[in-house]
Amino acid sequence: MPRASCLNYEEVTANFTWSIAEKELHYKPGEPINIGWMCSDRICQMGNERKLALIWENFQGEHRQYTFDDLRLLSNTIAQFVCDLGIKPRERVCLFMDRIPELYIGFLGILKTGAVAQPLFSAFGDESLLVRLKDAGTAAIFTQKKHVHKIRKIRDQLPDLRHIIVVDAGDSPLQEREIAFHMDEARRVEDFVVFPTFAESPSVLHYTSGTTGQPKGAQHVHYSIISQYLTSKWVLDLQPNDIYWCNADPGWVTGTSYGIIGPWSNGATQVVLDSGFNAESWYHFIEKQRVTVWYSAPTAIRLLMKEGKEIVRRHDLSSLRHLASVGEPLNPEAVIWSQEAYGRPFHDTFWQTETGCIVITNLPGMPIKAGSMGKPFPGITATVLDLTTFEPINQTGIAGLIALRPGWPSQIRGYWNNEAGFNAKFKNGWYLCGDRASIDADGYYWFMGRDDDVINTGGHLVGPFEIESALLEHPAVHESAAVAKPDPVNMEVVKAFVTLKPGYTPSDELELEIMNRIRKKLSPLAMPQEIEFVDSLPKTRSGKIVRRVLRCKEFHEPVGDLSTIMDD
Ligand code: 6R9
Repeated sequence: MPRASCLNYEEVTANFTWSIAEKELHYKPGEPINIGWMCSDRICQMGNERKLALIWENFQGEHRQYTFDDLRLLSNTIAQFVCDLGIKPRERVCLFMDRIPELYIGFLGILKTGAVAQPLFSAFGDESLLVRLKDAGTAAIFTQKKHVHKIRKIRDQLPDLRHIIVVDAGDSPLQEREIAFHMDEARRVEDFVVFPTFAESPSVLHYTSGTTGQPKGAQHVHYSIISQYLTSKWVLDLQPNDIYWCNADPGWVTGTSYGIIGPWSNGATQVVLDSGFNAESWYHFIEKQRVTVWYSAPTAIRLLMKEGKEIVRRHDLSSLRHLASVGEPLNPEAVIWSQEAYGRPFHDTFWQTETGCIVITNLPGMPIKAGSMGKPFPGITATVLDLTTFEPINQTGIAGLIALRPGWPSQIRGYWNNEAGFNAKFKNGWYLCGDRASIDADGYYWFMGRDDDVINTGGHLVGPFEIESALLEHPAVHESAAVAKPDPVNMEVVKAFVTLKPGYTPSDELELEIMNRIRKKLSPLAMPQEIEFVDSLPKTRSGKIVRRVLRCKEFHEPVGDLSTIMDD
């Protein structure tokens, strides 16, 4: 196959089969396939033992690096440790850590045992954690000293959680069910018999938010690597000598599909910076590491735009060859700005936790239309459906529901313990993404917005239900609705509307207290940036809160006809 930038879209699409990736990965249908092994042992067998797999830095300037042979040995070591604890294949093992090497290598180690890796953001508070660990019946959790207190708070409500593994315990005292494990000091395991997982064996469980109910566990399988490998190669244009940087945290699907599996199945060297946003340190990192391929997100790009071009000129970013973005609509201004500032445009990529891989995108070499997400990845059959009939709209420029024909390798196989929720995502043989778009005469997709009440803040989906549940736990709150409010940097932030119980009166102190409570219990992202105290909330005749009315007000959009659903 020629390089991605030389691919002819029409030709490749017409002749596409996923067996292209199977062959390149030497996978034969019916044989065992294991992501942990594919991303480490296989790369070593190809003669890359000494090649750097991970170069890691944190904001304090600490630095660690690992070759592919280190990945192989250390993931073996973690796998052996997990097996010795008595964890069985298919049991869920959570990774609850900052972006430290143990997180990335632990992910491979867990998969090598046949257990399911369940990554969660280390920023999560105890309530967010509890909901997800309880639902998954998680058996063990890897964490750091600084986060263990959150688990201690909830462990009594988690009878299935048998082991709390602290990777930096040092001499600090451990409590019940806690055990220390130091990856870099452990005796390295040369030979570990990788559990023979197959294409349909469960691999990763990612929790994602919907409109209704608590977050859903999206169930991925080992065969997903087929799509993640090929999209990394063709869309991110990964090549043997690349230095790849993905900004995403593995608590988010981008951080696993394209922050672990994609680059390492391609044998690429990746760099990780465990720190929040800071333009100066980001540019310094790109310059120092000679980053060639950069996968980022619109919120980060907007923050960089705010810092201006002068700071760009003070750094040598000439190593950058290919830029891509995911998570939210990529504004045309951002594409144009990056072309001017970095000499390269950001390529938009659209996908979801549920798709497991990029499904609509601007492939390298394809002319970019700034503001469009591009076209379906070869092998993905996409369309937009009429909002009411769910039939494909065969007209250009009309908004419809983004829909995909099921069956690509990395599509999730279900939601954990929630068959009904999964089935509801399909109509007329199409998988519905829950987003709206239109298609132009050249087949390019233009994103128009979500089709539900999920809030997309800085690329992270936050479910209104989870926030509302947490709000209701506050003694002053009678009813609540969480909706999106526009934000110049994060695109959307959370705004909560609250009615108070008798005896409580609105005040700035109360607003702040409620906000802080959500930040601690859920996460900083889920924290409402504003709370509006109201006398009543808009409701349907059957008493359901209509968030759409509140949301439209925030966005100054017309609400449309509500006469059929609401009281006067
Ligand atoms: C990978 C990821 C999925 C939702 C998706 C959509 C939004 C993602 C986008 C985009 C506009 C893009 N989204 N990419 N919207 N343009 N290029 O983001 O997974 O967290 O499950 O979110 O994000 O609304 O449905 P996930």
